[in-house]
Amino acid sequence: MRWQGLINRYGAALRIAQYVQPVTLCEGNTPLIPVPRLSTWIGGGAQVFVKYEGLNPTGSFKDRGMTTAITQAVAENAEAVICASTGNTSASAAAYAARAGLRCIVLIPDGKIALGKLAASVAYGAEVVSIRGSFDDGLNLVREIASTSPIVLVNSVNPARLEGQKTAAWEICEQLGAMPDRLCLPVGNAGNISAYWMGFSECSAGECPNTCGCREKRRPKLLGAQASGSAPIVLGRRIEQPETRATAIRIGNPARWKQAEQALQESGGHILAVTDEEIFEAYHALSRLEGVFCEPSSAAGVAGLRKSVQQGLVIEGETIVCVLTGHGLKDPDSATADVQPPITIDAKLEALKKHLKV
Ligand code: AN7
Repeated sequence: MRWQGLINRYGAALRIAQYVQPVTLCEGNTPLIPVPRLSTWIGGGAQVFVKYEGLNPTGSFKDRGMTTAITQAVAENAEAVICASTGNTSASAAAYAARAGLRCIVLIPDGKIALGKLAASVAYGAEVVSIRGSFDDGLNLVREIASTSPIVLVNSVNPARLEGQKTAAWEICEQLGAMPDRLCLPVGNAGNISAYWMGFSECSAGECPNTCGCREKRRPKLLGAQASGSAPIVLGRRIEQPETRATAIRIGNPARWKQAEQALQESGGHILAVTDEEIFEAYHALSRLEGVFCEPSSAAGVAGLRKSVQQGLVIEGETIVCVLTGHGLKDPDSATADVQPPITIDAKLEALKKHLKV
């Protein structure tokens, strides 16, 4: 059977309008990849998997929330949608809005989004507005606009977003045949961690449509990771000028802050800050040890897990899933920043042999 996207798969289990044609790019159904060499690098003796969300249609997990948010917007007869974004939300909103024939306006922090995300938003025909300010400034602006004009806000404050994003938790349970013991992921605006917790909670309450035996009382412990220059939840205060090279999570005042804290507490998990250096170590380890290329922000969950183990967290025997939220190709500058450019040689066999020392 052809995979036809989340709404087709999960239908009535998603709290969105059921009476319109889904706006879909056949998102979801992403692979859960075992990463034994990375597990060794992390240490601690767990079995680690990565949920490769970069393989969604626009290259990030945002597509899960956008199929539902844009479908809901169509059901409400919207003509335009708007969001603030560190890049992935805007690319995803732009694609799904294009598919639905809606006007799409995106606000991005000037000079602080990865090239591939800007390219995608422009390619899909969104009206891109660059602001002299942060993501948080942008979110304040779009909330204001959406409350006073007939434009639908598609940031994760929109509940339809989480309805789509919670399906990643259901997929993981189905792919493992059980709940994982722990789920690690980056935290920015805190929509995704909230959505995963909703998904796992509904699984354990028997409310998800899977038949995979995940109706367990036990739910996974959550491990959230923020970049140390943008770690409001870890520090317990708003960050006015967040900084990190992991630009996707350069967010100082998460919209779903309280919900994320509650999820962390209910799960018995924890949230920690990782430095940009630690994020980039994990980013390189993923691609060099396992051939899995994600964007820097996505590696924060792996970095957070490794750091936690080094700080004494016991994970022996656990089954752990790290969510890789976005594809590495979105951010070519980060991939090439710390490496030497390739050496150019003459197109001659002798030159190649000399270069390869074979
Ligand atoms: C790759 O695109 O906020 O904690 O505007 O792009 O749910 O915000 C992106 C966030 C993690 C954090 N990884 O998720 C946006 C935006 C990647 C991301 C996050 C984002 P949330």
